[in-house]
Formats: sequence, C-alpha cells, structure tokens
Amino acid sequence: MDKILIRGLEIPACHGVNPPEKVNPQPFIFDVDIAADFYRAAKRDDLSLTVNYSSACRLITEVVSSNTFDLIEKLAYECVFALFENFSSVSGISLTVWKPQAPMKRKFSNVGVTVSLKRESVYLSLGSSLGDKKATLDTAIEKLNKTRGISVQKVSEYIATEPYGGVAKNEFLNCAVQISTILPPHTLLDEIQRIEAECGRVRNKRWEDRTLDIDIIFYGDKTIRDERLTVPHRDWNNRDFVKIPLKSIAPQLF
Ligand code: A4P
Ligand code: MG
Repeated sequence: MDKILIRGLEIPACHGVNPPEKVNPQPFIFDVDIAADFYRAAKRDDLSLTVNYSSACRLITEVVSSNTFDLIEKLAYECVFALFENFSSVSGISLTVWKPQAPMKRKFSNVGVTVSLKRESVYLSLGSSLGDKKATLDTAIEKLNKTRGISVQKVSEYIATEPYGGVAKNEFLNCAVQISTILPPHTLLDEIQRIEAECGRVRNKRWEDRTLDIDIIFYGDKTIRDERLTVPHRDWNNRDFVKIPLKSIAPQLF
C-alpha cells in the first residue's frame, strides 16, 4: 500500500473542555498517513493523479482553525472525515493529533489520539413489508447517503417477494444497495439500526413483518462472527430476495 506521510504539522487552535482553552490558542500537532495507489502518478510524474500533500495540510488547517471542539477525538474524526470527503482516491487514513500543552497537573511529554479508518465497499439488503414500502426504501436509501461516512454507489431495482421464514405474512419489497463507507462494521450497524428505528421499525419477534430491515450482506472481504454481527450474512445464499437484486448490481460476487 502506497502512503503519503505528513509529520509534525503544527496548528495553533482553541480546542478543549476547559473554558480558557476555547479562547487561548495552543499548539495541536498532526501526524498523518494517507494511503492511496500512486502507481499512475509515479508512472506519469503527474501531480493531478496523486493526493497533493499541501492541499491535505490546507484542509486539515481549515478544519482545525475554523472550529472549537471539546475533544481531540472529535477534532481527529472531523479531519479524517474531511480528508476522505475531499480526496476520493484515498483508501485509508491514520491521523494522530498531539496536544503537548494540554492542561494537566503532572509533568508529561505529550498526549494525543489516533484515528485510523479505511474505505470499504459494502453490500446491503433492504426489505419492507409494512406501510408504504416503496417510500420507506426510498427514505432509507436517502438517509444512508446523508449519513457521514457513507456514500451510496449503486441501488438495484425494487422487487416484490413472498415472505420467507414462515413468520411474516405480507409481501415484501426488497432491494440491494452498494455503499462505500469508512465506518467500521459495528459503527455501520449502529447507523443502520438508527435508520431502521427512524423508519418506524419495532422489534418484537424475529422475522415478523417490519417497516424496514437492513442487513449487511458483505463488508469488503471481511468475515465477522460475534454476538452482534455475522458477515457475510449467514443465510444470504439461500434467499432469492437477497440474491436477485444483489446479482443485478454486483454480478462479480456470483
Ligand atoms: N445481525 C447479525 N448479523 C447481521 C448482519 N449481517 N446485518 C444481528 C444486520 N444485522 C445483523 O436482526 C437481529 C440482530 O441480527 C441484530 O440486532 C443484529 O445485531 P433484526 O433485524 O433485529 O431481526 P430480524 O431481521 O427479524 O432477524 P434476522 O435474523 O436478521 O432476519 P433476517 O435474516 O433479516 O430475515 N422475506 C422476504 N421475502 N424478504 C425479506 O426481506 N426478511 C426477513 C428477515 C424474513 N423474511 C423475509 C425478509
Ligand atoms: Mg435483519
């Protein structure tokens, strides 16, 4: 993996929980690794094919100096989000922010946080069997795209399907969606469950009729097995309501 490395970028700014920190600037120092493929830029010796490190520093400076946050965690995330949003060829970022003059009683050499995120391609299956199903799927896709760190890439046609599993009684409307996301799997699940709740999802019984269900079918090439997540989705290959729309947007997966 190719990387651009920025070390010791110093920006005076006003971030901190204590009120004086919000008005008296102190130094914040950034170390940033920006991963992308620089082969074409190197081959043609062309700045327009790479990430301009001076533009990246300018962007970080803008985020850092035009905001006042309590936490350096928030500051780090805002910088990472802005870099991903402005440089579409970037595949991964690791950013550390140091706050060497943080107000602490004991002597210390430095304090900081690191945020590391990667851009991944993720396939979701959406289903609705209650209410205005088409409107719910439209709204869910809009909400996905509005969520910071998620960008909707492809949406399949919506297909009407018979209820599967013997619990739900209504016909479903299903579709598949490809997103590009920098949210880690469990953070993505939190956002998906927020969107389900905002679209009126109530959880009583497994497999019952629902206004909206969003399942993560594939998350890059990751395999996840824990108490909250099974990825790839455990039963995707047995379900036509998942496979048919998915195949239409991602035939390479079959
Ligand atoms: N969870 C684990 N892995 C995942 C994943 N890959 N994506 C956990 C999303 N969630 C995952 O899900 C229960 C728990 O699964 C979550 O809290 C999460 O931590 P849920 O959405 O609350 O409950 P559910 O959907 O009723 O259960 P389940 O087992 O996810 O059911 P499915 O597999 O989603 O099936 N028939 C048709 N025609 N079309 C449908 O869309 N959908 C279902 C639901 C049944 N029959 C259907 C359809
Ligand atoms: Mg589900």
